[in-house]
Amino acid sequence: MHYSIVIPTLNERENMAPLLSRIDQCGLKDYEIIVVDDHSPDHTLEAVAAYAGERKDIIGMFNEGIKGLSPSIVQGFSRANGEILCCMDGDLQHDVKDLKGLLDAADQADFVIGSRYTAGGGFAERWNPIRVLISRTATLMARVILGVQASDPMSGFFAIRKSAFLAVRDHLSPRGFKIMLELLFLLKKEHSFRITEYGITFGKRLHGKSKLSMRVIREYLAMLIRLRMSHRKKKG
Ligand SMILES: Nc1nc2c(ncn2[C@@H]2O[C@H](COP(=O)(O)OP(=O)(O)OP(=O)(O)O)[C@@H](O)[C@H]2O)c(=O)[nH]1
Ligand SMILES: [Mg+2]
Repeated sequence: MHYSIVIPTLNERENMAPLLSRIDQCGLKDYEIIVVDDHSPDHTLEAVAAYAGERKDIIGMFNEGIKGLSPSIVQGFSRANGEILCCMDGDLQHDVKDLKGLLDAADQADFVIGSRYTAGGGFAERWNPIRVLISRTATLMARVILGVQASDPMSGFFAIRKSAFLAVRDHLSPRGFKIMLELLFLLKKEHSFRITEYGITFGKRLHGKSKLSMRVIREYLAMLIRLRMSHRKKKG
């Protein structure tokens, strides 16, 4: 197995069949798909099972650990058999058209950041100005507080070599939701990992609702501070 595509979900039932069939049709070879669901009230995994039938390369699993986005992704990555692990959203905002290019780039790197703000990247629709402001501010804060220079550490669409993930897994916080930024911060500290960016187009959610809330914003700020403090402690 070469690629493992991990999809965290919370109430994405209606998006599963369209997403899984697009992945199957995107020209990728030697891959598995792992959907990690947080016990969604809409029974998202039933839609996964209905699509997968007898197939063994599509796995639906529940996050049995601490609830949340990052823990779900960590569980999916830990279960994965692939050499290259990819994380993408379950609402089709991460365009499957970008998946093959991102994974090709991952064959030459340890970490590939899917970026909306680099060559080839962008947005399929205009974002409302408040959302743009939140996203830009979050990126700026990551730059200033953590020294992470990547153009888009918030996109959530990324690929990481399994060996790189295993090298830093034990240092990830058990909570949190911006795992991509956390991984980036930890890998950068080691200096030996090859990190690159790949332009992606951020699309429209197909069905369902966003989970971005004030709680998520508060947790993000807490995470920045915690990462920054942990870095200080190790230096001192
Ligand atoms: N397992 C799990 N998945 C989650 C959780 N929160 C969000 N997700 C999934 O993570 C992906 C990204 O969440 P979204 O709510 O789309 O966040 P977003 O794309 O930043 O926000 P929008 O642009 O408004 O959609 C989706 O597939 C969600 O279903 C969670 O707590 N647990
Ligand atoms: Mg979304």
